[in-house]
Amino acid sequence: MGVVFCQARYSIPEETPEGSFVGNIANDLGIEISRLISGKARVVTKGGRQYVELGRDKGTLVVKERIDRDELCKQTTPCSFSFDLIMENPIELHRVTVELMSFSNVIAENSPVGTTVAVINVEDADSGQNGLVQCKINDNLPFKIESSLSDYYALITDETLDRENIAEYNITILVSDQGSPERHNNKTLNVKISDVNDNPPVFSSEEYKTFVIENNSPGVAVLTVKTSDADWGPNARLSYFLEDNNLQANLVSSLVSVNSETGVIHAIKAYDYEQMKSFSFNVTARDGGSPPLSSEVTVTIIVQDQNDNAPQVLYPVQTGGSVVAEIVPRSADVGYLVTKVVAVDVDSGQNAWLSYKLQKATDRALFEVGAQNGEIRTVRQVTDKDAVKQKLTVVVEDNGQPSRSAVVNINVAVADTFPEVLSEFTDFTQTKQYNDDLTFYLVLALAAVSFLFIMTVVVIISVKIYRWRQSRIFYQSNLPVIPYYPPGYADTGVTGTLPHMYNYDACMKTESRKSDCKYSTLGGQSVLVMDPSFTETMQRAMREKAFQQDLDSPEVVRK
Ligand SMILES: [Ca+2]
Ligand SMILES: [Ca+2]
Ligand SMILES: [Ca+2]
Ligand SMILES: [Ca+2]
Repeated sequence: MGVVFCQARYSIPEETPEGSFVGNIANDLGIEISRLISGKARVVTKGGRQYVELGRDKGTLVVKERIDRDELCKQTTPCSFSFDLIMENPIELHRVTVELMSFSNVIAENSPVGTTVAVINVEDADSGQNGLVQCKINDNLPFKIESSLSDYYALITDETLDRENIAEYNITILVSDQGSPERHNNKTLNVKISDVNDNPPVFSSEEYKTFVIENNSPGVAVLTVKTSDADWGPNARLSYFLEDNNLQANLVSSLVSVNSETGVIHAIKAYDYEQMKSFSFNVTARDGGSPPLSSEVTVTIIVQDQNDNAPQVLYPVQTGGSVVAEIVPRSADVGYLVTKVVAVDVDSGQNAWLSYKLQKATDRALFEVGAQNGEIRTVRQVTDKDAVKQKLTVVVEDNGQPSRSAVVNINVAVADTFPEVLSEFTDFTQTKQYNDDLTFYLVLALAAVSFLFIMTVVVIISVKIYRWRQSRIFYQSNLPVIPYYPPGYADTGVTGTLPHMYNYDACMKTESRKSDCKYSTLGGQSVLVMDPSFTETMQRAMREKAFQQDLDSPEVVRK
């Protein structure tokens, strides 16, 4: 009984599904199919599971059940399992080893050049020239195969990868020996490139511009910013944000909002062209990568004018009560400029393009209005028959769609004299009455003020004259000065001048109280004396004067 020992070795990728082809054992070991059948060839696995089964009629080995690498090898690399192919009559025993090619078929796109993608075990049971194995992969791939250890080849990256360009590769590994005839085998590996967040969001336009007609309804969608992100999954999932800052005293967030998911920009409120003609703001798009990448774009919203303002008449001023009238002399020639209607419109363009029309007139044949300039001129010569009082109604209209207008009433007085005008315009009479009253009160107030002023001047002059005369009395009189002491005044012997001066001052200050003051002529000099001691003081003065005279004349004999 001869026992033949042969060895065969196969490599299969991990996670090979049930029924996958492992190898053609009949070919590889040179066994006839009939021998496999007659020898009742079978696969015998010691211990563990039988992962592979033999197809006797074809001489092939296929995966019988899913091979769980973790269960089989844990973390051991390389991972393989063996079984025996046994035949009877005569007994033959062939050892077959199956290597699980250990590789992750996913590689990140930012992996550096030289990163190992897979390690492949290639063995040939033959020895010598027949056992020398060559390993190749298909051309034009960013990978290469390198021999690392004997029987092991490493598939490594040869160029930088870009998932956004090519997301997966099917790499065919061609194994051949140098025997004659040459035997070869090939395996195709599927390598997937995993995404890295290496692309920022890209807006479809460098900047966005949109037009919104003023008085828009709040909440209306005005624009959508479109972006793309070449990455995949969360790295390409975009959110939009508004960059908030102050815009002409408005916060951007008070004017617009952006839908964070869709990039639709909504107006928050109704815009007013007259307040803000355009505004710009930034929108940021950010992807969901880690770390995230973002891009920014400027959005400009141009508010368009709507004819929402009627013209405003600046002249003639339209006031409630009083009426202003333009006066046209009867001698006025044809084309005489009566007045000019001045109006403005805060809108723009056609919406502010004003035209003037004479709507009503006392005498339509007498006046015309310049359609563009609002000038009111006489059309014909004024005659004596023309009424003094002429009323014109002028319509100022803008050119918007629909147009808006304002009406202005103009009074025209065809007269040469003012009284003529007054007699016609009753409104004017009322105004004059009012003006007359006002004038009367003004004159009255002026007269009162003047009178008070003159009185003040008179009083000041009187005081000055009085003081001057007083000083003349005191300093030029030959008579002794007789001070007046009020009743109860006690001269305590103070001989200073102050108490005496005080008395004179007090006397002068009470000058207006004429009943208290009296002038008396003593010896041709005026002396001021005061009641109630007037009599007493006079008597004393007289006595002292007499006494003085006595002293002056030696002939007088003292009584
Ligand atoms: Ca991205
Ligand atoms: Ca990417
Ligand atoms: Ca407007
Ligand atoms: Ca307008």
